[in-house]
Amino acid sequence: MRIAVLGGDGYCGWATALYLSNRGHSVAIVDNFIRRQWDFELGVQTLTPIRPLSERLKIWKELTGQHIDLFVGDVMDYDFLSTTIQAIEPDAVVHFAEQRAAPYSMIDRKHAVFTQVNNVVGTLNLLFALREFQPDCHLIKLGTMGEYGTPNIDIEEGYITIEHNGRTDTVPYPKQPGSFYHLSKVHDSHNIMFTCKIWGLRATDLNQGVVYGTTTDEVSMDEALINRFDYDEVFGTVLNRFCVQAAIGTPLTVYGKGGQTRGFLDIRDTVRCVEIACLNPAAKGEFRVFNQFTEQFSVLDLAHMVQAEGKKLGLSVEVDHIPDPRVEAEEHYYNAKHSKLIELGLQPHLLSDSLLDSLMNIALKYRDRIDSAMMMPQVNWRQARNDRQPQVGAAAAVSGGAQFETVGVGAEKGNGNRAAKTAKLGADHSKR
Ligand code: NAD
Ligand code: USQ
Repeated sequence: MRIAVLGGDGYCGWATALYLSNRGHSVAIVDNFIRRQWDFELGVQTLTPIRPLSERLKIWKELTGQHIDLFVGDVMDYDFLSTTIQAIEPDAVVHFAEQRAAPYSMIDRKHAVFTQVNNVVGTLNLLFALREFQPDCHLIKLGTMGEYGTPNIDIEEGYITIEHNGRTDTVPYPKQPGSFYHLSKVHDSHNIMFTCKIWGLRATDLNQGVVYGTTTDEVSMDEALINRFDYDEVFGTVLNRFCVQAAIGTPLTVYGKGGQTRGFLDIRDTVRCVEIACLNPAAKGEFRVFNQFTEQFSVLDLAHMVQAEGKKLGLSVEVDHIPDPRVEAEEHYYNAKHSKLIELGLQPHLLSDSLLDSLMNIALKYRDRIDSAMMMPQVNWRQARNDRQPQVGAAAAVSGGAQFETVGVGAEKGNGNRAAKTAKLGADHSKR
């Protein structure tokens, strides 16, 4: 299949692009590298030393003989995106290209606005580009389990059948997201569902849980292909953070009581789930939702697992409960369905001791790169403005967001020349 991976320089996107390429699909990556700028803005870096994308792609070609096309540009820029879609002519588009950190979206007004504009406008542009130029293409969109929040009833996969005043209907499952980022995903889901209905597009919304790990078979082929591994308080996800904290002997930062329960999955399952979705496309006009996670754990469960694993490795791991910087239920009911991907053939990698062991070993291997100042949370949901001291590059990344505040159309005009140039670069590249 011809598959476009939007956001292919990021954590999930890079692993997915290599996996799909290795499975014989023709893959093209689309990315504007803004994720790397956010690291500069926040003064953080991935635990693992990732290489520039062009270098990674060159090495991938040398190792496997597989060429992955690269289109550099912003999905908020319609000229660029629509030209790119016409050049790739994809059978499937996997859309990872969004701002994905809940804490980043809660820093202040600018970051909230940037997150929602980047995510919602990017997805809307993609829907229009598919409608105009590739209407049969299957859109595989990364959503999040956090769209549902933590209701006191079982969470279904996308839809719920309700009986009300003697009548019955199947409707989208209620959404109660917990950050401006998670809200952006809800807005995306509504827009995608609407365009499947009015234009007959086909789409799968993958409501993914929290991803952990960094290693896949492809990424392990060479140190130069190494994937990112974020552990800072803004982009680091909970299990990756706990493993890094254990490696350097700082206490694990459990927020509040630690009863917050979420769905989790290994990055090796992320890539497989995406392939399963590609190989089993939604029908024309269908908006399909899969809950993409394999196990659910509370934050405190994870802390205790890391503590036990650390002990085996000779590490003494303390668990701290610190005031929760987020507004979320610290203890709650959680039972989310997740059978559709299993029915289509997913064989989960479960969080066994051996995986935790390998995660902790990655943290130990790169411990010299760990900055212990990145552990304590600085973004508080209760405040409208959080003083995260911007570092080098802040102006570039945040003002990029600010210029889109007045709505994407103006921004598209402003970027017209640059857009045309980047699109051409992408199109030329694809002919190689
Ligand atoms: P990431 O930040 O590592 O990667 C996102 C990539 O998209 C980056 O390379 C970035 O440069 C690119 N990008 C962002 N905005 C762009 C734009 N406007 N134009 C072009 N490129 C753009 O994130 P990730 O962890 O790989 O997550 C990928 C997707 O999966 C996100 O949509 C996220 O919401 C979803 N997701 C992630 C997790 C997780 O635990 N990492 C869990 C559930 C869902
Ligand atoms: N948490 C701690 N201590 C920490 C870090 C986090 O207790 O040091 C807690 C948080 O308060 C939260 C839970 O762990 O209750 C998960 O937080 P997280 O930062 O690991 O994940 P989250 O903010 O939910 O976001 C991540 C990804 C996001 C994706 C989401 C899936 O960054 O892109 O959408 O996981 S889900 O959680 O299912 O919505």
